[in-house]
Amino acid sequence: LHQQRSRVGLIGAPFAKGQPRPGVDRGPDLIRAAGLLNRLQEQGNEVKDYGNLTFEELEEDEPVGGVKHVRAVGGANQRLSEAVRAVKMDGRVSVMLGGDHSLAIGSIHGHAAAVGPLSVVWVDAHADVNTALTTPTGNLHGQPMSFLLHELRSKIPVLPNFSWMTPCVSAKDLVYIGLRDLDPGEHYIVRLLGAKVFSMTEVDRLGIGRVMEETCDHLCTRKKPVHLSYDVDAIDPAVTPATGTPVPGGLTYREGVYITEQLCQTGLLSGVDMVEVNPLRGPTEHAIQSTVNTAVDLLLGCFGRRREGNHPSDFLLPGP
Ligand code: B3U
Ligand code: MN
Ligand code: MN
Repeated sequence: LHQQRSRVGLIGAPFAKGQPRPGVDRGPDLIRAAGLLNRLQEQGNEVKDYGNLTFEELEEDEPVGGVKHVRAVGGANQRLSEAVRAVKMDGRVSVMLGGDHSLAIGSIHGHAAAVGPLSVVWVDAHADVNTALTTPTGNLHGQPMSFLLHELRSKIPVLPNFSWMTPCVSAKDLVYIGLRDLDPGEHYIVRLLGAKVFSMTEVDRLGIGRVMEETCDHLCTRKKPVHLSYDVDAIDPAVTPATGTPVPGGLTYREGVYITEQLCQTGLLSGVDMVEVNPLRGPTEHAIQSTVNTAVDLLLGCFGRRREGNHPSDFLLPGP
């Protein structure tokens, strides 16, 4: 049983231009305010907060073939990639607090730049694998995986501020969990490339126990460092309502946490994203707190928290 403590490096990425709804840039500070740092430390992890990245305001960023804020998203991810790479060079597990999910481009790119080929576990209601040519919305948070996959290289048009990045993930190293809202082009791509998919149908059929058994078997066979990209909209909107594109029928809180507990146990977790927390989408203060607290609990699960309880390895029972 892995009960290792981790060195953790937190990066805040208050960025919202991968989608149209204001507020998702408040995610990093909200998640910190819920006590993430202290609670990770209480669990025995050594945590360094690298603070929030700042992003350039661009004067001119007209849509490119219907894709919105291309230059801003490209530039922000270039910065993020460098920041994640630096955290990995520092020998830490990177934790990127978003921000919208377009940030996975830089987070995964920087992670791979530092450690080499990765496995990616993408926990999301959405596959986020639209290309710039299949996107029905033009929002880049619905496209990050298309930029990252080697197999789609020839299908991605040249875009301004994206020349710094090249694909770094193979489809056989990608596992999706929680999917329930894919566009036709995305479904075609996921099937064509043969990524491992545990949609909500598989979660219903197999149960989360078998889903994670198969996921962890896959990861442990391949032995690559694991990047977990967790979109809070994977969880049911009853639990995480404060997010931009809630989809009914999601993972329960328990299933969501179980995923993190099991990934922690592989000992392979090397980078994590927690994205799409948007307080301006929560109808009530309670809805916002439920979303933020769930995001924190998912991160704690990634770094050793177990629901059965924990104790330090040097625990001494008081008494004579
Ligand atoms: N697939 C749609 C919707 C979407 C993707 N990710 C989110 N929403 N959060 C798109 O815009 O590509
Ligand atoms: Mn997403
Ligand atoms: Mn999503």
